[in-house]
Amino acid sequence: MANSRKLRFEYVKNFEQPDVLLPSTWIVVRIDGRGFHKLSDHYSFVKPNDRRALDLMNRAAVEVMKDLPDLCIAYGVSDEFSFVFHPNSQLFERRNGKLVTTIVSTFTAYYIYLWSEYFPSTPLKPPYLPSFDGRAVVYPNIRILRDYMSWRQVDCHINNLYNTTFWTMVLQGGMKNTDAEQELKGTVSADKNEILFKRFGVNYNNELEIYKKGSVLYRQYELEEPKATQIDQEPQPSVENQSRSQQDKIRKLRRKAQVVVDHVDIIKDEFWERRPWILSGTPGKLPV
Ligand code: DGT
Ligand code: MG
Ligand code: MG
Repeated sequence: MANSRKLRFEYVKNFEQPDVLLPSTWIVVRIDGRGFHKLSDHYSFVKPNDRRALDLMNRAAVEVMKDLPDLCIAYGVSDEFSFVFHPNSQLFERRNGKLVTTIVSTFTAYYIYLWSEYFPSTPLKPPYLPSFDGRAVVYPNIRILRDYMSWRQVDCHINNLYNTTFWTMVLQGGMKNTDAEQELKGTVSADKNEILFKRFGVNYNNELEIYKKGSVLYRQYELEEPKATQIDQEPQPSVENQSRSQQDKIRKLRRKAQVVVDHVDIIKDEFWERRPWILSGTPGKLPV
């Protein structure tokens, strides 16, 4: 009886659509804070950069990296974070929905759990509760993955230079928001650097690296001497050729490594050449 009922209803399973991401590609899951313009105002985030807010984002992202050893690198700026899975990753059979929702909910859970450490005097209160959206995009090779990462870091630079100049004009220069905005329209980087330096004695180069470069998270092994650029050296062997026990061993080695938060250039080759394990997927030497 129960069994025939089960059969009668079970057809609904056929409505579920497969959402497996392409094999052997880099999977980037980017999450972004929902309505953080309002949320940052409500909890009085410092303008243009709130160190506590960025540190909290980074802490939550470190916990996500520790939770998911298949992640090889993550990059964060403002209210967003990009998490990168190696092409060899078979986590959740590479199902889009499982990957994105797991990252979004793990990140959000830690963000809320750790909030009071970073904002002890402004407790979270509805309706201003932090939430994040997320999406997965796959990239076919290292060159395009690196272009994606470079795109995010260039975006960080452009936005930070603009925001630093704008808020210096408003907060130090006493200008109205609309006037500062008007004056900055059509300016290039050099103009903004000059406004900061000539009018306010601010040298943009001396701003904190975390603001200028964003945050790069990866597993730390011993740095290596730069070798030839790996841009077209795709990782080998693919996971189809790796046994279960090999994969488990690699996962264990990844868990042993410390996840570090760095604020460095990821556009040039040097970062990648000195940390070949990020793109190769093969763990390096643990520092002694
Ligand atoms: P969305 O993502 O479409 O739901 O909308 P928003 O409001 O989250 O917009 P988005 O993601 O384009 O921009 C991020 C906002 O978060 C931006 O309005 C400034 C704010 N925000 C992020 N980090 C900081 C910070 O450190 N200090 C301050 N004051 N605001 C920040
Ligand atoms: Mg947002
Ligand atoms: Mg954003």
